[in-house]
Amino acid sequence: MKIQSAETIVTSPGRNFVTLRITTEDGLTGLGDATLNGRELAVEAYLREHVAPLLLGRDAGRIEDTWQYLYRGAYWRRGPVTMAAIAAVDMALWDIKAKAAGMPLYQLLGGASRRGALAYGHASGRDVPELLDSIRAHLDLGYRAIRVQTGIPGLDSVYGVASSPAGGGERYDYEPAQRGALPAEETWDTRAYLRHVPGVFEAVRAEFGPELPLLHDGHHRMTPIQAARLGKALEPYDLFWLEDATPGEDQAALRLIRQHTTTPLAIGEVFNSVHDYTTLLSERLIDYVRSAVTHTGGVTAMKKLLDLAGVYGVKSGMHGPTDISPVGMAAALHLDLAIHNFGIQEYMRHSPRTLEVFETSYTFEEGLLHPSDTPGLGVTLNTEAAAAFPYSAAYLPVNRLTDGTVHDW
Ligand code: CS2
Ligand code: MG
Repeated sequence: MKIQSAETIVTSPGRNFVTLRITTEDGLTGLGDATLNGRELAVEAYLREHVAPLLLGRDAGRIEDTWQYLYRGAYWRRGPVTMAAIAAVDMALWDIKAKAAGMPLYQLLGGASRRGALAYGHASGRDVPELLDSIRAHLDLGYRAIRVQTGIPGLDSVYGVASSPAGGGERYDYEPAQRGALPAEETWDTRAYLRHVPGVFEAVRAEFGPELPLLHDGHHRMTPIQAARLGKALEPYDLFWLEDATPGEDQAALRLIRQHTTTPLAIGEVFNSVHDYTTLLSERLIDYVRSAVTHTGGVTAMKKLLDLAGVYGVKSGMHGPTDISPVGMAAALHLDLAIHNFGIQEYMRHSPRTLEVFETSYTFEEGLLHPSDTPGLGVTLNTEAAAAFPYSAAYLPVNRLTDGTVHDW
């Protein structure tokens, strides 16, 4: 099974996606997701210029060897661009191997450990009534776990909060910022946020009762002591997790938060290597690993990372926003089904237009996702539909404090 071609496909059915398609001499194809939100073309060029030529003629079945060849062989290790490129190759090779075996990928990873993967959706509202409507709309869609994000009094717009009511047709995730040469800028005030959020969770629990798993994303905006305070203030509302409380690169910050609160902690969507987690895991400073298969070197690396997490009793909570393509999402679902230490899976749902380009076979029923039994990853790329949506620059917003200082998020 020699690799005959490795092509990159950039498409933008509402938002940008980078896909790698590997074809073998005997005609099998595999897909890999290489999407890095706002830096898409850097990964595309890395793959096209520096990786695709190395793949031609290699044995498609040698997945571990190819991973090590691209990781160790490049000398320059880690980083989001490199690891997204390696991830795409890895996913595509697993897709090919599973298709050759005539099995869904999860079978090659050890088979199913559960009926399906509990998924959480993103509810949000500019105020509490809008938020409660959005939670109801998500429950109607079948979700059994909900992320809760809210507008903050005094701030015009907050990333992660839809700018129109549920059912208004608009979702913040399709275009995090406006399309164009420059990112949008948002104003942030952490003290206003800390004053507001506990009351929001009180209102949500009062409306929906104690059972519904509720999650919250801090988008790296707090200092350790602010995060400790928020975690403590949210304890009465029994969160499933508090995500990205502090900037991700500071692993030691989690020590301080952990000393003050029993609210479970999740972090890692901006991480790209197991080495980003060593302190967090060995000192048991987190409860959930948030990495995406797409940004962490693919199925091979993610499986090793999650196995290590399992040693410390830490569970998975893989990143699944709409900037992970349906290919990356499918890769996550096969792992979700197979690993023992599964926690939860983020699932924002792609737009109908995205699903015209990426034809998926995964299912969502009674709150559980299943990757399906289609051989491989179970996703096909409609190249004609993809060609109809050319790349157009789009960026995540930049966050500034009220005095204009650039802030974490
Ligand atoms: C978010 C994402 O899904 C999440 O938890 O943090 O929306 C994230 O901001 C984007 O995926 C960044 O590309
Ligand atoms: Mg997040």
